[in-house]
Amino acid sequence: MTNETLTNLVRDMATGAIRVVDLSVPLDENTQVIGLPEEFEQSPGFKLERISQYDDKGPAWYWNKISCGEHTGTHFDAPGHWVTGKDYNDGYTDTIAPEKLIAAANVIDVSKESAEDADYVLTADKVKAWEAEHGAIEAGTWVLMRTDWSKRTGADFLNIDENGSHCPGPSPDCIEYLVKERDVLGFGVETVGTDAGQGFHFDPPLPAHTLMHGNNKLGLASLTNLDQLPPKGAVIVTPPLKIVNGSGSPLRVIALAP
Ligand code: 23J
Ligand code: MN
Repeated sequence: MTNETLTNLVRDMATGAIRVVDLSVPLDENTQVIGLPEEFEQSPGFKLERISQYDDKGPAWYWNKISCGEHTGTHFDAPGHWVTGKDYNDGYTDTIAPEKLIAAANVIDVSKESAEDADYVLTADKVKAWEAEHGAIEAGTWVLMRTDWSKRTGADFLNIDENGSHCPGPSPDCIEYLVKERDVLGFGVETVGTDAGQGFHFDPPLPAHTLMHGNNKLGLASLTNLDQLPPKGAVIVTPPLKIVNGSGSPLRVIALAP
C-alpha cells in the first residue's frame, strides 16, 4: 500500500470507475419482518413517531423516534443472535472487530433455480461448481446468495402457505463447507432470514444460524441489488449499530464494485 492507495480509491469512486451500490431496502412501517412459528414471541415491525418538525414542539428542527426489532429490513446477524454463538465475547454488535465490517464478497447466482423452486436449497456441491468456474472462496470473505428474492413484493416475499414460508436458503452441508473448508466471514441473502423458509425442518434446523453463528460467523438478511454485483471482486461495508450486547441491527449495506 502506498500513500495514494486510499485517495485513488475515493477518486475512482468519484469518477465511477468503482461503482457504489446500495444493497439495502428502505425502512418504514411496510418493511417486512420474519414471522416465527406461533408458539414463539414475534418481532415488531419498524415504527417511526415524530418528535418535532419545524413546529411548536421544535420550531427549527425535525426528528423522529424509531423502534423495531433488531432483525428488521436489511439487517446484520451477530454470532450472539444464536444460542450456539452466545459465548463469543467478540460476537455482539458492540464487540465485533471493525476489521470484519469491510470485506470481499462472493456472489453465487441461483436466481433461475429460485424462480423455478421457491424452496430451492443451495448445496455444497453447487458452491463447489461455482468455485470451479469463478475461483475458490477465500477465508474471511462473504458469500452472498443471489436469488432475486428482493424483486418480490407484498405477500410473495415471505411466501407463506399452510406449511409455513417458502423461500430459498442454504443446506446444512453448504454451511458446513463454507465454515469448515473455507473459513468464510459470513453468509448473506436477499430473503427475510439467512435460512430457507423450510429451514426449521433441516438437520440441524436453521443451519445458517446454528452453524454459522456457532463458529463466530456473521449473517446479512434482506439484501437487495445483488444482481448488480459481479461473482467476485466486490467489497461490502456492513457496520451494524453499536448496540451494547446487541444481537444484530438494521444497517445500510454499501458495495464497491469494479
Ligand atoms: C429469530 C428466530 C429465528 C430466526 C430469525 C430470528 C431470523 O431469521 C433472523 O432474522 O435472524 S430464523
Ligand atoms: Mn436476523
